[in-house]
Amino acid sequence: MAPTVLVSNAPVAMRIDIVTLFPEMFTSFLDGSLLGSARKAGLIDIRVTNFRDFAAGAHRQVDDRPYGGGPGMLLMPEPVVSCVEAVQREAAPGRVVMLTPGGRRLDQPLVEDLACQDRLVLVCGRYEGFDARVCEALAAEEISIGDYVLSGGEVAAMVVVEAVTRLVPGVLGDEESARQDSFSGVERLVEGPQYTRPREFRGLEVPEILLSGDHGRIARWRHEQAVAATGRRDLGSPRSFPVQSPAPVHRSGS
Ligand code: 6GU
Repeated sequence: MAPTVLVSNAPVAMRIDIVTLFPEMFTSFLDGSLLGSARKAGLIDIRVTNFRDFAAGAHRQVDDRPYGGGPGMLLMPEPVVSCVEAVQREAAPGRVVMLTPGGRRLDQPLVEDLACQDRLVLVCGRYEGFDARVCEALAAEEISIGDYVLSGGEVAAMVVVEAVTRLVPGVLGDEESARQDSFSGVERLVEGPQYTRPREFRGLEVPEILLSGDHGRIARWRHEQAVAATGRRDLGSPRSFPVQSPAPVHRSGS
């Protein structure tokens, strides 16, 4: 019954490429404390490439109107496919993931699976999405971070990077904390309530059992709390909202 949370056979260094029209969105994210240190320590290698650099013509056009009509613009296949191909040639090719709202929903088992890879290439969409041939040409998989719409895949890519890299050995510094996280371990429970000092806060007391020093009872209590917390939040799954009338669209001036 050993939990398979931390990816024991993961390589020391993992490479992640991010392909986007907005590389500047990633600067403070990648330079921040946890990821910045892990990159400096050589645990992870993360590179950001702008696929506009692979667009043809003086205007470096990356989007165009959809065949058959419809609102907005689509990402043309050539710039993004050429960009991913160029990036893939830099090292042994990685698993290609396109961030799109219609993709497979990200969860901790998928995060653990991605964390086993030597290399990931994350492709961020914008506008109304990609020409459908991008996914085919790249043999990519599509991942979504939840049932709501973002204006682009960049924030979703950051979610994937953060969830995956914290499982790379050495990144967190404290392997035990990843093992005890919500959705980890064989039961995939969310964590129950936790407490720190003071023992009493505005009349709210820390549960007596946590002060008892009885580690067996504390472990059992925590497990019960985790089971209860998991049950409470699973009530609405897998889709937590009803499917009925079309969602309202608010646009000024229309
Ligand atoms: Cl990956 N992209 C966009 N544009 N919206 C999303 C998403 C991704 N995941 C949930 N919503």
